[in-house]
Amino acid sequence: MKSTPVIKRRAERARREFLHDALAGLRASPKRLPCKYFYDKRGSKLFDQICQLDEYYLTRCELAIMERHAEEMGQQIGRGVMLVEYGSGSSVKTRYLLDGLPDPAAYVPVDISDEHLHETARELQRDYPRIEILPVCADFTTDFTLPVSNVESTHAAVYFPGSTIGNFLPSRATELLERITRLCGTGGGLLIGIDLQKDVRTIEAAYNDRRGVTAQFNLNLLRRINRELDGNFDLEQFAHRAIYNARLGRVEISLVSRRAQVVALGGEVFEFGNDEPIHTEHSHKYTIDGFAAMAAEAGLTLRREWTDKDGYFAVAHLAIGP
Ligand code: AVJ
Repeated sequence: MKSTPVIKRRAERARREFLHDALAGLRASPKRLPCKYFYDKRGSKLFDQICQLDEYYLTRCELAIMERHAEEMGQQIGRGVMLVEYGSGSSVKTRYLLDGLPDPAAYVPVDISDEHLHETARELQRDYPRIEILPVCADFTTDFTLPVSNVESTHAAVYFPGSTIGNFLPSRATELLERITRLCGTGGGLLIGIDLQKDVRTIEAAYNDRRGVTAQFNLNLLRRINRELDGNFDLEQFAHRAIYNARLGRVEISLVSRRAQVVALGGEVFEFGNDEPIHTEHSHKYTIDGFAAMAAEAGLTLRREWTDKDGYFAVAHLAIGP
């Protein structure tokens, strides 16, 4: 991509925000870093690798559900929809859904990564010439407006796959669901992928793969801080940790200091004790009932859900209103 003054200014602002968030997280006790910064180019590649791991059942299960039930989902969502996808990565699952939708009006992929977004949009437009593709570059955790389509839509529905909702604490997840309710309005809906609670071993294996890809993915956050923010984390001196907290229904992921050490960033020094963690990510696991109760608080009613043969993962359809 060309480096115009506008792009340079945007990159500089993103860098300042990253530095601000990293410093705030490292000053906090316990220390933490936001998981949204996992996904630079290398991090996105590592995540794609995670999705292909034997242990990482989530992607495999969700794809199987989509492959098997996309048509029913399409019927459930209904004709003339403007389908809005949150965090539309490379949209493999989306294709199943687009194939299953009866007469969709438009498809609106929403993503913060400009480049990725427009590339996928072009590919989809080529493969789906009869659906209007209207990419929106935005952060879906903030307010944004829907584009106007040429073909008038009868209603809007959000597609939020991948169990990405699991990264948000319940209070924040409810806020995000409220946002979806407001965005779609009456007649709207939500099709969402959620990872279900199951035995600890299966869950923990998914976040502690034998090949150590997840560890590399987690450590990439420190690598990125070193590269982009001129930090001096010694990657050898931090270990990946992922533990399932069954009481709170979430995997707690962190980077643990292998010894007492000092790290410099942005003119500040941060002391680490031996075994001290930096919390990097939560991955919440739900029961269908628990998720439905949370969604109800945000004005959404569970209409139907589909699961894989093992009951590991669910794709749920919810309608706005009672
Ligand atoms: C993209 C948030 C669904 O929580 O399973 C995978 C991210 N982190 N391995 C998840 C992740 C470590 C993933 N989500």
